[in-house]
Amino acid sequence: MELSDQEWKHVLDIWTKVESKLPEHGHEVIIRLLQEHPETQERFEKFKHMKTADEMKSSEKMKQHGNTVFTALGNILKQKGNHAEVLKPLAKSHALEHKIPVKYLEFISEIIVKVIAEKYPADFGADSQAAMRKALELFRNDMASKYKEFGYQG
Ligand code: ZNH
Repeated sequence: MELSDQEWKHVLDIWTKVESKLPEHGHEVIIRLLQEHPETQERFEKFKHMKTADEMKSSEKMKQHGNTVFTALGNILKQKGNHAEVLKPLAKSHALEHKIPVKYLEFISEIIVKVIAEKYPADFGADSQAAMRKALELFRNDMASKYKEFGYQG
């Protein structure tokens, strides 16, 4: 699977907007992930005790985690598919330490597209959305094959 130059441009153009509020958008994505898919909350030692969306919203730690995830994702997207080196440590920790099935990566991908579409409706049209979906699918596919190398079926 490959993205065209035009598709990568769509992805990186919208990411520039996302970066203007990276921790906030990352935070919102994490909250929505845990709210919409409660089973994912169990994976977080540091968040699994939280009971309400309000508690999550006021959590600086969760905002920090959102920032970490979105910073890593931005670094990956900027490789335009040549991300093997950046992906490897992430695949390793998510396979062996955090144990995050590919299904959960699908959940977060959908939420990322939804949140960006809500925040930047004028800049994230059908073509850009399709390009972002494709970039996230490439990310997941490559995570999945690294998972297998680490002996995790995902
Ligand atoms: Zn994750 C962590 C990224 C998804 C879960 N992460 C993390 C980090 C990073 C990330 C960078 C830090 C470092 C390491 O490796 O450890 N993620 C990321 C990205 C993505 C993700 C980029 C996509 C997009 N995750 C995810 C999901 C989940 C997770 C989906 C679930 C469900 N992570 C996680 C955990 C952790 C992490 C649990 C750990 C946290 C703490 O700190 O404790």
